[in-house]
Amino acid sequence: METTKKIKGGDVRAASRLIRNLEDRVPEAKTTIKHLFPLTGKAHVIGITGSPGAGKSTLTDGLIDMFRKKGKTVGVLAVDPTSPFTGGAILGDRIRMQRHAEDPGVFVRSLATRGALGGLAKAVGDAIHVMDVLGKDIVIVETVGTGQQEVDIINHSHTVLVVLVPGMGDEIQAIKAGILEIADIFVVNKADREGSSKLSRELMAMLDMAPPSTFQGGWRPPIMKVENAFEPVGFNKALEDISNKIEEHHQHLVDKDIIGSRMRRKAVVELNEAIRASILEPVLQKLLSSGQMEGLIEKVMKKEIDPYTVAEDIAKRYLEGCL
Ligand SMILES: Nc1nc2c(ncn2[C@@H]2O[C@H](COP(=O)(O)OP(=O)(O)O)[C@@H](O)[C@H]2O)c(=O)[nH]1
Ligand SMILES: [Mg+2]
Repeated sequence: METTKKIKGGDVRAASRLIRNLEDRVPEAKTTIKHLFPLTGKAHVIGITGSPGAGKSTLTDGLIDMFRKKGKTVGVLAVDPTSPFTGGAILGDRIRMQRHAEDPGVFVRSLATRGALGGLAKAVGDAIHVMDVLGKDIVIVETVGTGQQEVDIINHSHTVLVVLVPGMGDEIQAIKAGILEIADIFVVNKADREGSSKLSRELMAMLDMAPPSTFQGGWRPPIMKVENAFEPVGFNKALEDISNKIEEHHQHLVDKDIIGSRMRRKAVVELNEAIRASILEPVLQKLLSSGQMEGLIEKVMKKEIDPYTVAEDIAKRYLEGCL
């Protein structure tokens, strides 16, 4: 309860500690989240996804400035699933965002990936809650868009930006990864580079071909171009346009009364993750610690039994309380 009060009062150190505990899966952290949960739901959560090196952090950094200028407070969660072993994965991002360190209206945290089952998505969803209760108007979640887990993280967002760059295979990847389903705004970054017009054209064609039902409430994702992040005037103009679009999208969700369906999406993910954490993980843990897992692996390898039968048997034993 104490931590909840502190975070609600804007205590950054308590928030940092809680986020770290969430990452480390300290059991008390879950209890705190239970207390925080009813206080959540105020922040506008923006997901930014794209390939490594697409310019997500550069964009995030610029957007922080833009939202601050508009008088909003900003929380940033940088997730880097590409470096599971380094712990403090995103040192570069931290250094870059250091210049916001003095600003009490900005709170930046990096989350490293732990390989554990669903651990990443869970920690991110909860860390968003922490920033929300901390009073941040905007929470930006930067994540590398590669797998299902990242798509799940995006489900925590009201507005999703998909960042693409020419010449990185994004052209093909875009269509493959089904980004149309998740993107609310496309950002074509490094648009000074060759291939950028082609990329935009392909995106446009993809949007043209999509059935109208793809566009929730009639929102067709705009394609925003960022010419060159190192050319301040143009970059600021692009950032202003993008931040306006983000606000416009949020307003669209409110006006069309579809913000609820975004929240439903989030509830589905949170529930799935929570059930997984409460049932699947303890079961796997038990099987590992009791040594049963080894025997089962052996049997499956030797084809003495199939994994489905094993799973059904485990589920039955778990439900009967005799695992
Ligand atoms: N040429 C060019 N480089 C950029 C642009 N935006 C970012 N970069 C550079 O691309 C690299 C990766 O950017 P970063 O923001 O860290 O990408 P992230 O991995 O998606 O977060 C960095 O060296 C940036 O300086 C841009 O608009 N034009
Ligand atoms: Mg980054």
